Amino acid sequence: MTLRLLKTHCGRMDHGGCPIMLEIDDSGIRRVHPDPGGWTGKPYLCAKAFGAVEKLNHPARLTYPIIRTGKRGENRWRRASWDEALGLIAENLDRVREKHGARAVAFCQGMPKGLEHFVLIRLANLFGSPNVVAVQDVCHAPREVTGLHTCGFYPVADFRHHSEVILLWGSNPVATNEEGLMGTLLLDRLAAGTKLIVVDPMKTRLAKRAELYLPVKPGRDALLALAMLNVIVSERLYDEEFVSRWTHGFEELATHVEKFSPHSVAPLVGVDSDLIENAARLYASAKPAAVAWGNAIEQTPNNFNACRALICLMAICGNLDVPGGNVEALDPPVARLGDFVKAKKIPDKPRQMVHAHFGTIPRLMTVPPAFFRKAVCEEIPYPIKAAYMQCTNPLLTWADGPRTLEAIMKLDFLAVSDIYLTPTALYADVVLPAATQFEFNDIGHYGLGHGFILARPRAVDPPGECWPDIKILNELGRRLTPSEYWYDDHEALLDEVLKPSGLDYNEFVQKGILRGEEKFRKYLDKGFRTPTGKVELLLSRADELGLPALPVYDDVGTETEAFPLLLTCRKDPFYLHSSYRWVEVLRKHSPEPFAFINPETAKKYGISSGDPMYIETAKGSVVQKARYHSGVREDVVVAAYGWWFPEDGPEKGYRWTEANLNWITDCSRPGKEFGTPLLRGIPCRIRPVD
Ligand SMILES: Nc1nc2c(c(=O)[nH]1)N[C@H]1C(S)=C(S)[C@@H](COP(=O)(O)OP(=O)(O)OC[C@H]3O[C@@H](n4cnc5c(=O)[nH]c(N)nc54)[C@H](O)[C@@H]3O)O[C@H]1N2
Ligand SMILES: Nc1nc2c(c(=O)[nH]1)N[C@H]1C(S)=C(S)[C@@H](COP(=O)(O)OP(=O)(O)OC[C@H]3O[C@@H](n4cnc5c(=O)[nH]c(N)nc54)[C@H](O)[C@@H]3O)O[C@H]1N2
Ligand code: SF4
Ligand SMILES: [Mo]
Repeated sequence: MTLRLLKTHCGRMDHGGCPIMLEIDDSGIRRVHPDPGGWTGKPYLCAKAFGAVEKLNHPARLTYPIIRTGKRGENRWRRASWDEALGLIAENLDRVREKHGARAVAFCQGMPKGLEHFVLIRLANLFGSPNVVAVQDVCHAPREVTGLHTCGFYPVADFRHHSEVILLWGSNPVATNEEGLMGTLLLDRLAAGTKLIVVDPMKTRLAKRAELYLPVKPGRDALLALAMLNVIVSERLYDEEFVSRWTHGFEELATHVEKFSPHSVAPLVGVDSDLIENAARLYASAKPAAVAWGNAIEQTPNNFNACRALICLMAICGNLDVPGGNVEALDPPVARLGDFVKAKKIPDKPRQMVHAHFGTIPRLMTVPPAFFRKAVCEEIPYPIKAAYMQCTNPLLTWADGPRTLEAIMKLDFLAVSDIYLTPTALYADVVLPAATQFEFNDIGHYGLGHGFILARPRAVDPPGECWPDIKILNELGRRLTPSEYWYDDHEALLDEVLKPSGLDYNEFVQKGILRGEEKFRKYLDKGFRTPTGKVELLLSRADELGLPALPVYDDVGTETEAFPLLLTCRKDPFYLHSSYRWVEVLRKHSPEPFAFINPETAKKYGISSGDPMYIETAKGSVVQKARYHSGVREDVVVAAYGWWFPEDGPEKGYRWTEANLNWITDCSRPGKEFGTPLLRGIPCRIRPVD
């Protein structure tokens, strides 16, 4: 028996990135080891990485294409060849394009997993549809696009250099590795003496290590940031030189934040005013300091303002684009995203995309699910009739599950590519079996703005007839769009990305990682890429773009007598969104949907730890099990998200509505800029299940 070791990078279990080594023999991957020679320094491996291997060999995995024979959701299928399945998809997408125009076909993606995301956008552009639907409304677009408008780039926390202070705001990188914000690098910084401030309604493991912990009420982050700005301005703790030379609208901001004194804001945000003051002083007096801002601040309709306020904070304290601050990471020499996805094929895309009709923020390049469903269900602003979905399970991951089901049922045609027959796949017309991490050559972290890409070479063959998504898309591209943009061998797509680096894929694998040049204070040469060339504390084009010129706070969800608690969530450290509940090693760690509540709150409602309880919002109710956690605010429920029960089988629909948090989230009043629903800070109540 031959035994070999392969160096690669973990992926698809969270945002990935840990350097690992696979021990492989003739029967497949035997073990996963941390790679001591990898880019993050200290070797590290978490429990999820073992799940990554178990999932490859899972008996219930999809291994051949299937075509629906019964009603949608009835779980009656017949086996099909790839040729037939792809032929049927091409025929239907073509039919819709001819009858309703290319824009009536949507291409949907969940969390980007690798190169497949960008190949999907390329396919959409070449097909002629401006409608790539993605979860960016709740994930990254708010931070990235707000960054572009405010300072001309997406400011990411720099964990590679020393920071005096890291302000961890609604982010939990030790469980999530958020887009390359590696938890291990953060832990290294803390070990080297960096002080930590944590803003989170739940006292996480990291919060316990913090100098200052601010248990904010969920959804009130913009307000808290405004109060910190108030302190920094009134106590003149800002970087005067940077402010006078490089910011636009400081006077206006200073006057504006006078209203948000810590004292007046404290009861609304649920944090003592002296704690707000101390956090502002600690952050502002540290040089350099980084704001590691997470997903939590993006998941409310008020996300534009929360992101704006935090960029103002970074800017006036002189922490933008300095080592150990919030930096613009430069890409390595790889294909430019716009070139790779063939963006020029639809020149008037910004006007054509469904969401343009709703006056969303300029430069938002993917359609928020709220507006996709409006186009499907109400044909506003025009009908969408068919969808191709890859790497996504929207019945669990999009807010307002009932509305998602309505949209899916109304589609003329739905194709899904996944590794498992998920609740969403159950409603498809055609389901394609995808190969996954370790089963094909892939590139990680391309296009994510963190300044590096990682090699993820094939370790084993996929089971049965599974194909990588990039191969599926290459073949669909050849059937539906001009063939000159596609290849006989889909792997040429990888070489196309790498071409400017002068490396082919194998040479890239030898290196493992490609990084962009490390360069700071780039604004000194050419200014900031904004209309004024400065950081726009006050947006100079606010009126023209229909945006608030200064960060404001809109109340989006307040406790009421009927719904006295605030509902929020976080990522489960052992799962990726709704994925992998069927993988036993992971299920052992996180066996059931647990909602974290303070024991005092639980007692008030007669709920013991471990008891099932109803969580109710104005939209409806779900059942999750109570888990006591004394570090959760007494007015908050931190629910589990993404839960269904694969063990119950597709015949019963895996009981996918029962514990599914997004069954009771609402999407009827999405935020104006990004079409974002309220996911953090929803008024709710709880009661025991009899
Ligand atoms: N209430 C609430 N809702 C949320 C969030 C929240 O915090 N709270 N978070 C939001 C965020 S940040 C995001 S990014 C979205 C995520 O939303 P989704 O991306 O829809 O999340 P997943 O449940 O991970 O769905 C991914 C699907 O891809 C499949 N899959 C895994 N590997 C592969 C592969 O290699 N190829 C293919 N074709 N399929 C594969 C999995 O089986 C799974 O069904 O959810 C958002 N929704
Ligand atoms: N294990 C695991 N890792 C993942 C994922 C996963 O599903 N599972 N998903 C991946 C994806 S797509 C993303 S976008 C990233 C997200 O990664 P993170 O940004 O780390 O996201 P979350 O875990 O959603 O939220 C972080 C913290 O916000 C807190 N929080 C909840 N509500 C609020 C609030 O209103 N305000 C504040 N300030 N804090 C709040 C939570 O308690 C949690 O500790 O993770 C990626 N990595
Ligand atoms: S932390 Fe994430 S990337 Fe690292 S080993 Fe665990 S699952 Fe993989
Ligand atoms: Mo995400």
